[in-house]
Amino acid sequence: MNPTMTALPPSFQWGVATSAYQIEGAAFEDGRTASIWDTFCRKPGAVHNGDHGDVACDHYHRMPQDVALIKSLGVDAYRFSVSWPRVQPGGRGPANPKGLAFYDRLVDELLAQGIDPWVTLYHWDLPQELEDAGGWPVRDTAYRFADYAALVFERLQDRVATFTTLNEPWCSAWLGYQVGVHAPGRRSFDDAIAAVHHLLLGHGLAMRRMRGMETRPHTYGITLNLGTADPASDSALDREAARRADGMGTRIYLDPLRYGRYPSDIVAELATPFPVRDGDLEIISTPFEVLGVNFYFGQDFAGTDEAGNTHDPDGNPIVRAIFPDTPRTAMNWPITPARFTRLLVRLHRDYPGLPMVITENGSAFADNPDISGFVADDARTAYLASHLAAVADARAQGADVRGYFAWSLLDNFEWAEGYAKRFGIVHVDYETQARTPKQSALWYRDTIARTREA
Ligand code: IFM
Repeated sequence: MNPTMTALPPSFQWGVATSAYQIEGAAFEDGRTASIWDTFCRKPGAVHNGDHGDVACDHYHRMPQDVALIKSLGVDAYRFSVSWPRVQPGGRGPANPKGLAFYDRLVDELLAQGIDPWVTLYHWDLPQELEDAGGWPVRDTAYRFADYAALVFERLQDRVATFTTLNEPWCSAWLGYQVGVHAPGRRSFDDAIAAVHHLLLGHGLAMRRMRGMETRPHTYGITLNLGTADPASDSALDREAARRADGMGTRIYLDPLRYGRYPSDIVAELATPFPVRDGDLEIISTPFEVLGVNFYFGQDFAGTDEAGNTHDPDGNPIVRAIFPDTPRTAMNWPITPARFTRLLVRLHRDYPGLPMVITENGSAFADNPDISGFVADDARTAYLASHLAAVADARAQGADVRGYFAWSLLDNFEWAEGYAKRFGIVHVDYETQARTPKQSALWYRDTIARTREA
């Protein structure tokens, strides 16, 4: 028997994940207003092929069938995100009844099928009006997020047990405000640093608001995208680069969340201070019950550029990511399951007492559907199997990992890559919106079933 199946206990929680903008479509229906992604997609050259989420997988109109599909996989839970501009158009003021009604129906449908709904409150779709008012670099956005969280919580808390605040704040801050390859497409280091702080503050404020309103206990959490940062060699320069990469990728999120402080080595080196006010770090470090871990790959880091320089023209030390020499996915991302194990064991060691759930893990490959739409995706199946085995290994080494959500249920809008990259375990024909479970979905279903029997 596959060692994964024996090593993961019957209590392990199995799920599939999606996010609102990537699958819902109905971008301007029932009162929804634009998010930063609707705007970004219209920017020439920003998104592959000029793709956008106007229709996406049309999940907004096909939700009951999609829930039936989820049910057919035998999972315990479904992780989805709520669209902020659907629920609170413009990002301020009262809830949009039609927007909330959609998530009401979704939750009811999931519960009727015996599937546990896992809510993510923010998966990157900031209302455009809030970006126009300054976006995440502006402190007020954190307070707006807490208000929005309260609207969703008030409506769903009676039926939803798990609320996670943010998905991958590193992407929102770094890719959105520093590198500019994600919405809103800004390129400012100062903005990115301010965004990190206000995202974390928004998380803490939202959690406090929700806890203050709860009529029964809930599980709260946040999802981070985390990797491993290894030095490319044993040189002092490369070790320093790996330390900096780990600091900017992992510790600037988890240290304030768990210990109420930003990492001192990073703070000492940053030209731009985090815009911390009195009391912020207490709010940010409000205890929570589950850390969502999204893992795709680990990297090595060098302290020199390809020409051997140690500093860039602005005088900043070089931190150059190098992909390990392994097979790659269609995203050109390296496949590094052993590093996944190492990450989970390290998180357990450095941030003890925090149960973890893998809220995303998966891979894009160039799929070739047969005439019936079926995809024999050996590579994606192997990726899933090796990463589940990595989770089992981490658990065997003591890491408290309680569940796993495959990314993604459906092929969907892969942000700057548009529809060109397919992460789904279910194939979507975007012409007809037909859904066809791939081999990986059938393997996942059978693996879950066998684990339960073990
Ligand atoms: O599709 C994304 C998801 O929205 C966030 N995590 C990474 C996935 C793959 O890039």
